[in-house]
Amino acid sequence: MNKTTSIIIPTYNEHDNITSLVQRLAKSLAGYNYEIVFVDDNSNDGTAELAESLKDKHPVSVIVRKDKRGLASAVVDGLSHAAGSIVAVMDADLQHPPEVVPSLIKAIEEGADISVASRYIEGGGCQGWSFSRKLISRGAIFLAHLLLPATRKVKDPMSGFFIFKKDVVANAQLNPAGFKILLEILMIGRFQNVTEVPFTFVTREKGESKLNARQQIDYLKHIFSLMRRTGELLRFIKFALVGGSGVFVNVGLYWLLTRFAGFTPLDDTVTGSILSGNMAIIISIETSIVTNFLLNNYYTFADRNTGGIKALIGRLLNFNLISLVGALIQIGMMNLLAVGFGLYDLFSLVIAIIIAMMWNYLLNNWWTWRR
Ligand SMILES: Nc1nc2c(ncn2[C@@H]2O[C@H](COP(=O)(O)OP(=O)(O)OP(=O)(O)O)[C@@H](O)[C@H]2O)c(=O)[nH]1
Ligand SMILES: [Mg+2]
Repeated sequence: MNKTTSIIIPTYNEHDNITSLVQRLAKSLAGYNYEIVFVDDNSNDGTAELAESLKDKHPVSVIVRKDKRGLASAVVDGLSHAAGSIVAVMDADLQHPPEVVPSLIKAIEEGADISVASRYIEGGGCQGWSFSRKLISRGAIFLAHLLLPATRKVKDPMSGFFIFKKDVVANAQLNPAGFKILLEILMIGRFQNVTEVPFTFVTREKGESKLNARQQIDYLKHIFSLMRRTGELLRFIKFALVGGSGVFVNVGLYWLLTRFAGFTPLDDTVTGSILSGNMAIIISIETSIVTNFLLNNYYTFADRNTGGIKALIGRLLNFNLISLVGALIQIGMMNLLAVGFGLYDLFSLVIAIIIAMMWNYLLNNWWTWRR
């Protein structure tokens, strides 16, 4: 292996970990070309000074930033100093075992553009996590998979331990305020193949965790920012507009059928049959489902309109099924709010419509126009 791998390691008060980290990396990577780039946010426990002193024996460089700007921005800064064409990112606290790095490099040699050290594939895991921490981690991943479809290729898109070819981010504007840098890379990097290598996230032996509740809020903000920057938010707005157009189709067609095409208006069963009025409403509902489907297929999800006529019909059937369940959700919610909680009926209806639309959007995004 003669390509250089730059290992970027953000540090904040990790004095008691970095000697062992550098030694274990040296042992695991004997025979490899690599460099370690520490990006320290002005730790007050002497981390940077200790890292400097390791330069004598090891391929280490140290970037010290005087103001603490956070984890993701440390990685972005490290990237601009990285000499290698391959870049790995890991934590300094030994929760990411250095012995896993060779298998990450191997994945790149075998053709991956990005390889993620993963807790959530066969052979991976988390040591000593409480039930609530597991739940939060799973929930965060679920949210990313749901709202940021490009992350679905990876079982552990929240991992802070990964490797990639530097080309992947050559033209990407990585947002340094972003919290989980792998999410940024998966969403706006350019790549073909991404693989995962299992590892066990071990418990921290020394130093303190910097994880706090604010980071969970930051995470939500980050997801929203990625949705905005990658067009996923625009997609949702398009979907909502299409849904609005469906209301016009639905009402308009019912009006045409009952006023001009001989169907009986539902409030006039004296001169006609109730069946006729209901036929008119069923026809207009189904027509609006079909027009919504076509608009979504060629507008909202135009980038995922793949396959021939068979695929199109399959999607239409999915869309119908989801709309049907969506309608039941809307009716159920409306009853719950208006009858159960005694809320004003039009208000209940609007809330019920919003909830049903979310359902429709998420399910169609996930299933009908899956990528
Ligand atoms: N440069 C820099 N590094 C940071 C900052 N915050 C955390 N780090 C480093 O980022 C890595 C991960 O931070 P941790 O606090 O261990 O977070 P975690 O591993 O997600 O959480 P725990 O499992 O609780 O340890 C460690 O190497 C930290 O030293 C920061 O603001 N700036
Ligand atoms: Mg940690």
